[in-house]
Amino acid sequence: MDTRRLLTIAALIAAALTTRATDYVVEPGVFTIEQALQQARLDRLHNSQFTINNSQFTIHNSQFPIPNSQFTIPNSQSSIPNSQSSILNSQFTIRLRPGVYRLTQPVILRPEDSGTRIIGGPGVVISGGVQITGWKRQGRLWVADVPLWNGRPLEFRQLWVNGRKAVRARNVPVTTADGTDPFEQMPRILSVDKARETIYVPRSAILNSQFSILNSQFPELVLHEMWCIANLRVKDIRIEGDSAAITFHNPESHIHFMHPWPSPMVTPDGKHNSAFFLTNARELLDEPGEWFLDTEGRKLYYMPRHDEDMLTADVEAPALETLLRVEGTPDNPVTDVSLEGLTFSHATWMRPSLQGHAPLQAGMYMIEAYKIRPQISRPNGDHKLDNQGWVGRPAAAVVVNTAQNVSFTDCTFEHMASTALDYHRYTRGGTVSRCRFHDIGGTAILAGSFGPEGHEAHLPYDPADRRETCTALTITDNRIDDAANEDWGAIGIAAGFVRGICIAHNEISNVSYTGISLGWGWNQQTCAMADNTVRANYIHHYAHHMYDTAGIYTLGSQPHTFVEQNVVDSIYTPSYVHDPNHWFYLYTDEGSSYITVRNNWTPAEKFLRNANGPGCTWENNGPHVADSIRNAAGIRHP
Ligand SMILES: [Ca+2]
Repeated sequence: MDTRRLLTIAALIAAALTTRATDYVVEPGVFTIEQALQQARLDRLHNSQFTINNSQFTIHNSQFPIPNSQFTIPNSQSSIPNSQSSILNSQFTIRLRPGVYRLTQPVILRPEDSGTRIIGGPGVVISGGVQITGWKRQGRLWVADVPLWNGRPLEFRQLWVNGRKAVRARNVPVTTADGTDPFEQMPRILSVDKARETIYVPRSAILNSQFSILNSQFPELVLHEMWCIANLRVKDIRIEGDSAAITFHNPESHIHFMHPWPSPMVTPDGKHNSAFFLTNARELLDEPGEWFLDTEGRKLYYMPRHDEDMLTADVEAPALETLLRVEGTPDNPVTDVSLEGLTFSHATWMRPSLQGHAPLQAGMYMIEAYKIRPQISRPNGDHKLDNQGWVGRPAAAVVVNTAQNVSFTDCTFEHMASTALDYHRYTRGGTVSRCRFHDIGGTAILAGSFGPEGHEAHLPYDPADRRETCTALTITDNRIDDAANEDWGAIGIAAGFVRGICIAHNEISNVSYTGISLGWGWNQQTCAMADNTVRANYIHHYAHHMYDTAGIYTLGSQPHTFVEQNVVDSIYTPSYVHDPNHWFYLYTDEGSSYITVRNNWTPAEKFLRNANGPGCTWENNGPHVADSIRNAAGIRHP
């Protein structure tokens, strides 16, 4: 390298290093997060701030793709694309003062925001919720007008009163005197007529001395089906003697009755028939803690709990599905963003109200599905296939796409309708560390594609553009409690087609189904998945409502993947599961291949290896695993 080029590089490095860090302080009602981001973007433009990749001798401005601002030293080793750029310093810091930041659309971080830190702290809440005020007493109930939101009537499926989740009116008690699970009182279906897309239930579930929902406008039936629940919007109810024949709206009716798995249970003795409950009818609002939204009248009805004063209560309805999006492009990703000490709260998810919800597994809802007769043979030793399905992905409160090294540290995710945090496509690196997830309707942390909507769910997914695969994400020391409380088939941490991800030292409890689910695809062909690690997690009080489950569950071929040193304990034992024995501590399901399962502590050796492919190794799992391993699992305290 000649002297002139060296001097040029030195000058540019000096210019970059002398760029001062800039702080933007944001306060609710004074300066919005978007305004701070806009100011930071403008300052970047005006400062012509350069970042220097320290290994490639390429100097460029990765933060905004303006042609003249990017230049390369001639004859340097190589010119690297923006996607590989790194930022030496996080020079733009947005500090949020305590308060509730109510959004009308998601905060969006784009490539020009690369290198930004957003720092919160106690009392900093980014909210997708709307306060419902002006409550008036009306007999045993209280009623309030529902405000417009963004100029439109607001609908919602969740409600929180003084930070506690209220119950959408239903025919299952809110609480029980003896503290047992109220859902133990769910009625059971009588029979299913798939051809007529009809479910028969006891007449008493519809019409009894306490209530009738025959004339309710928008009731929903929540149906327990092995490892999923379906949310089916009731179209018609016909009383036939001691039964009621219920039909449902499309699209979910057709999808639900066409697909074979999961399926409602009807057994000869009737004892294991699928449980269900009905919800979203004013007639079912009969217990403190229950609410009902009259959508057309735009009135919200609530029966307060004994310790709630509706004149002072903070009543929050969720209005916004996604609060934060990180969104670059494959060739110009968002890089090096750090979110610290933020609380994300009150995200909604309205699809089940508009289209129902019939999931295949792990909360991934079917867009189309049907049975195959006769079954088709598959290569590579996979068993025959009897169904086809295409799945969509629930909305998430925080979404990371086309981004590198986006990290969440010491953040809180709470009071969510669906997924809390989703690292979806074209993500590389990043950490989720020391975050708290509480009261999450769906999956707390979702990672990687579960196949795009055009991809049949049982096929291996191996995109030619490997950047698409969620890679090298680290999820450590997070506390997940009370997740999947709306969609009982959702997961604590669910990873689909992922590569090189590490899920370690998390504590997961009170989930409706599985603690950690790793992999997707139900087949043993090697595809995008490999090199994953699930280590030293502590999973307890899982499977609150659904079986065919495990603390840790895998699917598909994942060479060089390890499930090790975890502790799984204390499964729930609901009586209404489809098969009371079909639960496990550890479970490698269809196509699981090249996975090593070792040194996991469990109270008994209740494991399942179902239709696994080659290369799975099980070593030293069970109650005899050393105390040192058992004691080291879970969150590491500094
Ligand atoms: Ca009720």
